[in-house]
Amino acid sequence: MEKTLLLLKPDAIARGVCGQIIDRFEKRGFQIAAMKMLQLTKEQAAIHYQDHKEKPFFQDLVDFIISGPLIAMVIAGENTIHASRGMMGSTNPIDATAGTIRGDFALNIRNNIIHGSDSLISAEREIKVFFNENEIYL
Ligand code: IDP
Ligand code: MG
Repeated sequence: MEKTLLLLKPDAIARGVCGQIIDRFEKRGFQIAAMKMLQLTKEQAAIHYQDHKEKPFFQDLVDFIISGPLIAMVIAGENTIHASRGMMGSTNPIDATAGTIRGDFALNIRNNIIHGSDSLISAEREIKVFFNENEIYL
């Protein structure tokens, strides 16, 4: 059983599309192992996005991810990281295929609706930023 961290970013909540996105993961066969709504502090956002701290868009990314509440989830299943990244589509929604989450719900590289961990190592690290072990039910 492989787990990954998903974030339904503040734009997903503002636009009221979280249910449709969660529905896609449930329909695909993933189980929800953990879920909470929260608004990140700047410090928590910097830890979550630590690999991007030298990028020119880092400040913009942090400002966006702390701009409102988000939904953090851990989902579990088979090949979860690879499959969920495929469901999300390309980072830049302009390049994302129709049928992917970003291809269907987003137009802007910053406001791109969803985060998903990109490797086993990042999934393990990122899950711990958001959840204690006793909050994960699988
Ligand atoms: P990912 O979310 O598809 O894994 P990353 O390269 O890890 O993409 O980038 C993290 C997040 O940073 C993206 O989801 C997006 O919100 C934001 N981002 C990436 N590139 C840019 C950019 O060029 N301008 C503004 N924001 C960006
Ligand atoms: Mg990434």
